[in-house]
Amino acid sequence: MGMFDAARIREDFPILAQTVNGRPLVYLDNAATTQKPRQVIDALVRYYETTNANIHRGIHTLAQQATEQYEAVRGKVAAHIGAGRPEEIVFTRNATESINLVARAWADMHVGEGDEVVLTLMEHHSNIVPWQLLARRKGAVLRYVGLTPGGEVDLDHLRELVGPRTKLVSVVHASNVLGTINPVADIAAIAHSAGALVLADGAQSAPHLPVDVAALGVDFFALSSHKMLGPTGVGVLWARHSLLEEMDPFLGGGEMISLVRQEHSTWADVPHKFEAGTPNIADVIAFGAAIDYLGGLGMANVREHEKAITAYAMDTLLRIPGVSLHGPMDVEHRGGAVSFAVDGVHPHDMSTIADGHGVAIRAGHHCAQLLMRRLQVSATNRASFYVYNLPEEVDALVESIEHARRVFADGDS
Ligand code: 7TS
Repeated sequence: MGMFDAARIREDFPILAQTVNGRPLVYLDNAATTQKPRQVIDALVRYYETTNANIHRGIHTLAQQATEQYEAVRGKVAAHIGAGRPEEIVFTRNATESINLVARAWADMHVGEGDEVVLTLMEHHSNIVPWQLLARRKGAVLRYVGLTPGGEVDLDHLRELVGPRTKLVSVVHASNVLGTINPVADIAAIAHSAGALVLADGAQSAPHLPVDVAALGVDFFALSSHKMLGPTGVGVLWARHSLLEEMDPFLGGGEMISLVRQEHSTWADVPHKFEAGTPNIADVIAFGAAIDYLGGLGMANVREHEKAITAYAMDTLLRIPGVSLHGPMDVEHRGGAVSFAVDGVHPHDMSTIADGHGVAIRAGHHCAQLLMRRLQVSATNRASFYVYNLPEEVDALVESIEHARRVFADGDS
């Protein structure tokens, strides 16, 4: 793995030094949220100890410093995802809010009765429910692209579904359940040829691989800070500048206006038009430290490390009798979210036994109930990896699975 040293990286993460249930903590729930390096925690503390002030209004020194630090993070995010201009970065609360912003501020203007929004069967609920609400408001129709047996988006089906009524194709970039990395550039080309726009849900891609929104050819891109070493409470919506310009505001209030009169107001410039009220200043600034940290590691190196540990995990898990995997088998086509089934052991029991070994995995539907139905399961076990995970931690997971197999041996069918 070259210069990339996960064992060294771990030392930056205070939480990883603890024991859980008498065993060293093995944190394999990174698709839910990632742990935070000292650098991010320090940035939060430093902000509150030295800089705390409201932004974009005061002309006193602290207000100016806080404003500069907050605004500087737009540039860092823009560079991280290949956005052309910092003003194309809108701060939200999370990826969910970013998608809802598009569903309200863009789709309410452009999607009408009988118009279609195309989704896939592997979407997180945050990329389903906002479109259902839109469909209810506008009489629009949702269409779902099916999946191949290998757990990839069926592009032939997409080509069939996309047509003159399609206004938007909204797809997950990397699946939180199957790990699948979708060919977003190909999907965008298909959508654009029909005149539809494209949203990529990057909640599970921006943390794990180099992302370039220009190369992906998308129109909207959503992500969450907390899944990429940053604090909770910060999300990002990227959209092309011209789109942001034409869109209506999402929320109204202070900060997002230019002039307010009794009956109407005019809007502040992009991106402030979309950031009503006092934003999450401290967490945005600490998110900047997370992006610096990832930049220091290099996203290509992050991706290589994850491919290596995912390949090791898939190989090792498949050697256990009764264990099967969901999603693509080729690590070139997938990220580090590995869903698996253990014959005769319910995922909730599996994760309880794993927890007894200090191993944190997630069991459940992973906010992807349409996908669970497609897989014909009610839940999966999921291990998901990040920059600080080591092969020994995969071994600890394997030990806990073998333990669960012994406990449930009688119930095996
Ligand atoms: N999109 C994808 C693909 C996700 O995996 C998640 C969160 C979201 C959107 C929503 O992110 P949020 O920050 O707005 O909540 N996924 C998960 C998960 O897999 N386990 O917990 C949260």
